[in-house]
Amino acid sequence: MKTILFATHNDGKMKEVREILQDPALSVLSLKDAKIALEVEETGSSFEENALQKATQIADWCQKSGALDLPGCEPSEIIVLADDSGLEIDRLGGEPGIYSARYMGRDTSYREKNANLIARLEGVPKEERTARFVCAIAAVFPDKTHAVTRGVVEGYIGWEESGENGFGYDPIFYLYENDRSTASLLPEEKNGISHRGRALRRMKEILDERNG
Ligand code: ITT
Repeated sequence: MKTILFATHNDGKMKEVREILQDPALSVLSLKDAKIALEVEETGSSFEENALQKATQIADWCQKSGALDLPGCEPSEIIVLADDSGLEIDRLGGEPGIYSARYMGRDTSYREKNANLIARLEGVPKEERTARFVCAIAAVFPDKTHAVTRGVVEGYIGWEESGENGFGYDPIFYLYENDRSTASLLPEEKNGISHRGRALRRMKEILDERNG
């Protein structure tokens, strides 16, 4: 059984990662499962750089501290994955982009962040409200090599929040195909088309190739 340590403190992401990576041959652990409280730095200028930073910092830390004290889990065989993602709004010059989690401060509620973004687009017509969710997934393998994948889903920013599923900016991100927000989709519907679903399925192909 292959062990994946997924380097995120975001519970919304972690839930989706578990849903997307379902495979009896994979054991997927969160930082919480591994009792790792380390906060990683994000100083890169792209989603890819930040994802790789997160995965590398956690992989280095695990190796140095021999940290994982979990039954059936050999620290030297763990693959560390990380996700850096965010929302790019064209009319706002790509904001909040790589600063999506930090936009208006980490402790500001998403109700306020979403209301602020909608207010900044006041009077902007639908065709100019284009936006996308972007996700980079990085993997650091036990031999220290790495891989990075990217997934994107295109849409637009609506005029009000809708839907109770998902997390973060999902209530204001709408799909052109059906004019529904990604917070209105069932988890499996969102994962089927999402930036994270796309990037993670690409990464899963790389993991499977390396295995075979
Ligand atoms: P980790 O670094 O611990 O993984 P984080 O929340 O800080 O958690 P990021 O730096 O990658 O992660 O920021 C991603 C932010 O982008 C996230 O907090 C949301 O605000 C937003 N975001 C990313 N994917 C999203 C999704 O599927 N739905 C809604 N918002 C999303």
